Amino acid sequence: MPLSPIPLTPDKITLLAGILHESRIKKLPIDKITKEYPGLTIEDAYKIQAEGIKLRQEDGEKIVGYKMGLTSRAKMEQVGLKTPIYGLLTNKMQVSDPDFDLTQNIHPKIEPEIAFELKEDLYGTPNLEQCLDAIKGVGVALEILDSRFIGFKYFSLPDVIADNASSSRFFVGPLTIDPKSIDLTQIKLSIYENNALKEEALSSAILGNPLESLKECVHLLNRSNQGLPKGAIILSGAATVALELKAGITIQLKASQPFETLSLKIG
Ligand code: OOG
Ligand code: MG
Repeated sequence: MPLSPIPLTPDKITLLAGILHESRIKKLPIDKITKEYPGLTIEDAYKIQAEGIKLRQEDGEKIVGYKMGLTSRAKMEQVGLKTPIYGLLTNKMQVSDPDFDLTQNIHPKIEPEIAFELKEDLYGTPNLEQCLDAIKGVGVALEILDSRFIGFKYFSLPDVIADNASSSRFFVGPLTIDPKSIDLTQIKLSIYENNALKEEALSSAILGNPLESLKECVHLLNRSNQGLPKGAIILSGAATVALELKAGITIQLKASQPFETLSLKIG
């Protein structure tokens, strides 16, 4: 097995992004990248992710936001990885139809999140108060994950980052609640499968406060001189473990007041 040179050449980065892109489109899972490139760095993994987004843009998709991942203890333990990561969200990933077609995915999972929409750009290394001031509205969301890797196994941080943080789809409720009108740490998120409670957590499970996740997102992006633009949607990362999706089930996310219940019928 060839050991990769570190860092990867731009050609290799483009090649690997292309392989992941094709795996997603054809719904054919692939081996983890670190099988062939065990020296894959986090930096190169984000480069592969960015190249993959370029391919999606070439297919006409538009970036609408970012997702944070691995921001709760439950998620970190589920996947055995401990560092928060980010991925990008495009318009095509946004679900508006409450009837969700499972066949678009390889082996999807679902998880409950808090989402923000920004009314101002967020760049640099803002503090929590600056992050709060930049939020237009907060809402609840269901993120549908998928992995392009065989078995949806968690291998390494670089693999998951290169695969755009296992993003697939996201379903957000209205992002209209003023974040200053509620306690962002006390939103109760309860996820039901066919009316049976499966997982429940308070939003404080997300880095103590989902606002911390927004801040972390900006700080992570700042490492590569990027930031969050006005209008962006940010998913703060799941508060609980992800559940496997199966055809025929209904998933509901019930959140404490004033948030609306989100329902997805999986077909
Ligand atoms: C990685 C993505 C994690 C979250 O909310 O923690 C994530 C994965 O679980 O495959 O989206
Ligand atoms: Mg997530």
